Amino acid sequence: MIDRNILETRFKEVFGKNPDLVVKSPGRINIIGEHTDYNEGFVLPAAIDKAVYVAVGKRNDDLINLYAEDFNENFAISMKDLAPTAQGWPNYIQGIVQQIQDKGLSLSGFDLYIDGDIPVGAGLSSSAAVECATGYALNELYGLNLDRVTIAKMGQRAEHTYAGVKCGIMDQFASVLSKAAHVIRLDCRDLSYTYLPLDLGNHELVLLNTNVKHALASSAYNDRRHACEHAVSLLQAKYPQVKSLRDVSIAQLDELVKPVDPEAYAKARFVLEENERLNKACEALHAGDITALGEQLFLAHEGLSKEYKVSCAELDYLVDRAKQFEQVKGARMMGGGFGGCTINIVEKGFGPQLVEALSEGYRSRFDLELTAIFLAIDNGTEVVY
Ligand code: GAF
Repeated sequence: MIDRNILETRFKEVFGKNPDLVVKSPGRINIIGEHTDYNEGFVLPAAIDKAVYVAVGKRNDDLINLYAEDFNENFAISMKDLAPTAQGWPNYIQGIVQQIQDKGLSLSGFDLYIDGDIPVGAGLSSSAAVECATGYALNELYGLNLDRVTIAKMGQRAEHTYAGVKCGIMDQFASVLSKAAHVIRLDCRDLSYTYLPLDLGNHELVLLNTNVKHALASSAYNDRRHACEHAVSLLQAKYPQVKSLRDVSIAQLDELVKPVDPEAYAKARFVLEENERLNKACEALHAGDITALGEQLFLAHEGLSKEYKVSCAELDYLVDRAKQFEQVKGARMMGGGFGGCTINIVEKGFGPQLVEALSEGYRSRFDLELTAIFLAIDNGTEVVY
């Protein structure tokens, strides 16, 4: 939580006036359903009580004038000259402005200050939170009348066009539409969704942060998406009604993909199995069977590591070690992969002991600090003032 007075004071120091509006948009976790969103499958995310905050003020010219506290950097560009920049973070804001312009809606220039408490690079979707906070703030400030789902879609498009990551909709959807104490069961085909109470009984969620983000994660992510699309195109030759992996059976994959492209086969099969695991996880959650829920997380990790190949030595180590404790009911890597966090379902209060038990081995093996993130499930994007 970042104090409103701090945001206002810093905005004034940077831009010499008060902001018109402050909006917060949270990071997310995902219980299960990884790399399924861009395959029109299901996901089970929720917002966390760590967020990106943007303070915004209208300008009289067409300048977009930005400042990011985390990087201690500014960036300015005319609205007429929007273009991706190697600086990185301004792309999320520029991408949103581009989306608004593409809809034929008009904006004046603005000053925008960003701060937040989502650990960057932990796989908690701080970039989606920046996109959604910006989209929501500009929507409010200029009365654009965009609904929440549209803002989430704009965030996804911004990521595709300005950051070059062909992500699915999960992160932006969770950031904008989450509800405290619930997870969203989202059908990424038609964006229909239901809120399920996240009642873990005598258990709680703990994230273990590897503190690594391996290079080339974005291109490896796009490669996975491409492999899935390739599997679909192989199937379409015989089954033209197939639009995505959602329409496919394992028997069809065995018939047409396995003999031609074993790598794409393994990935496509993972996606089908992950959707199944999500269904089982929802049943277990509904029945209050935390052991059965956790089992699906362990299985998901196996698939993400061996079939989908988006894990890394640090993530595998943390899951393998966590599994050895009876107080840990489930653990897996979370998000896109290649670093970031594992999500663990542990007996209430066991988190600090788990971190202590794993820290030294982790440090001596990888020369890295292991950090824990304790969290609560929170609401989606909202106006702070
Ligand atoms: C990243 C992406 F942004 C999401 O769309 C999703 O595909 C996820 O990786 C993997 O499930 O967070």
